[in-house]
Amino acid sequence: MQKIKNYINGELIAPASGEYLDNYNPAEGKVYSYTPDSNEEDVKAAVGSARSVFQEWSTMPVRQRADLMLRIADLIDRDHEKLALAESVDNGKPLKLAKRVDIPRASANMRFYATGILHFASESHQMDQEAINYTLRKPIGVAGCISPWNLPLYLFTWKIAPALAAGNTVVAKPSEITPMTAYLFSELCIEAGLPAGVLNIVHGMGGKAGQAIVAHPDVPVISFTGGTATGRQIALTTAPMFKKLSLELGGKNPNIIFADCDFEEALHTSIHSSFANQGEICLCGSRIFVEETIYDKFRDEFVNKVKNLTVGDPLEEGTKVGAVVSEAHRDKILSYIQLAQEEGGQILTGGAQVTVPGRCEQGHFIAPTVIEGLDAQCRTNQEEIFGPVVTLMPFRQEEEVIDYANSTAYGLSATIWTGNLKRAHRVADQLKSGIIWVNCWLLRDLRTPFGGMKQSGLGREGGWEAMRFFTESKNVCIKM
Ligand code: TXE
Repeated sequence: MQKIKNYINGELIAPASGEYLDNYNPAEGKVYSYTPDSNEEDVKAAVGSARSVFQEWSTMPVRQRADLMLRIADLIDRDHEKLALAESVDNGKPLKLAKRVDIPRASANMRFYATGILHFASESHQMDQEAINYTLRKPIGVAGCISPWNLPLYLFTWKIAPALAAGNTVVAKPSEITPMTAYLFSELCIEAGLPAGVLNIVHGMGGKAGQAIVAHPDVPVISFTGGTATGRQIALTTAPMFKKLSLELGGKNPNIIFADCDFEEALHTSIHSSFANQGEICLCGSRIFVEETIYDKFRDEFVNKVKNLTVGDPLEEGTKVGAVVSEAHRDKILSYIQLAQEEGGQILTGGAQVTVPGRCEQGHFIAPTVIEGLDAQCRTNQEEIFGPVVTLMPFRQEEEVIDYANSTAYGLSATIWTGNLKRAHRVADQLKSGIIWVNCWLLRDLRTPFGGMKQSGLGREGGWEAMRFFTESKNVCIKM
């Protein structure tokens, strides 16, 4: 079976300990490869390599940096099918989704920042005839980038691309649950001629390899995407070290549907925003609030459509809902479905694991689940489930639904469906979410700031925000 390797100092090498972790194919419930169980020693070697090449990389003409990143993007496009298959096998998501979203977006992330750095500018300020100030934005050093398992290559590149484009060198750790595409990506970096040490990928456990990156004194900036609990743990390590920190964390996103919406559009998109990637996208709308006058109609038609979603082999064309990412995550989701019933919820469809016959017999599948009859404050409506489970709730007044929407510890994204422009602006203004979609979902302009409020995150990624995060500014004031 394949043994994935770390990518350190431009070479694909075994972990220092020689130890490996089982890497599962969640659709089959079987080990299909091994992942390095890296430790502090591997991280030390990676940081040493990244430091040694920082001067060369940070002073390289931006056109040259950009060309190297664009060459990697070209290779991602060339290997699109191979990467999509690897993503689907590693994560359990439908192959069609990996082909349509994950891999094209990984390429787009590289291109966006490779070209963005060519136009990156800062500002100057003139003080009458007395002085002129100019602001320089310089790369910081070795950036630590840690990414989750739900959109593996998509979020891995979303982190490392701005760091590299801004002139930092990187030590990255993808999730140990879905390491494969980051490994294939490291092969593409070698083929593209990325100088050794510019990017280092250390595979392994969060509490070991991840923690070693976060705690390393020569890694002054950390960008993390993952669960809120882990984000809290990382902040405890980085704060006393005065490290720069960006946290993209969990969500419990409201999907608010007013009676004056485009009903068919709201219905169709809500299926997608509820169950895309098995609901394992932090931006999924897992709490659906429907204005009372159309609640019954929406509920019945929504449930009917959900019943017809095909849960199946992720490699088959017709599959809409693939495997959830692991046995442990499947059990976590099932425990929340159990909790929902204990809190008084009624399961309208789904609510149990599904056995997919054939090669996926041992896989981890859950039927897309819709629950109604819960209170806005119950745990099911307050805690992130991160699976194919949504709750439905009616509301009467705008103020009421805004209170419901804002009532959790999270504030990542929100969706509003209405035909009333003034209402759209008014409600968006009052929602405590970092990203708000009106009459659409997951429409992303990479130039816009991306991130959450409250316990959904700290800082912003995307566009210039990410470039500024990965640089430190200095202001020079010159007497005229
Ligand atoms: O997170 P974990 P998961 C959220 C999503 C859900 C979670 C799912 O909503 O809550 O992430 O991802 C490493 N020091 N988002 O379960 O466990 C770990 O090895 C250093 C929000 O993977 O936090 C993995 O590589 N690293 C997001 C990574 O952290 C540690 C979009 C994430 O693992 C560590 C996607 C430690 N102590 C998912 N412990 C958004 N808001 O955009 C673990 N890791």
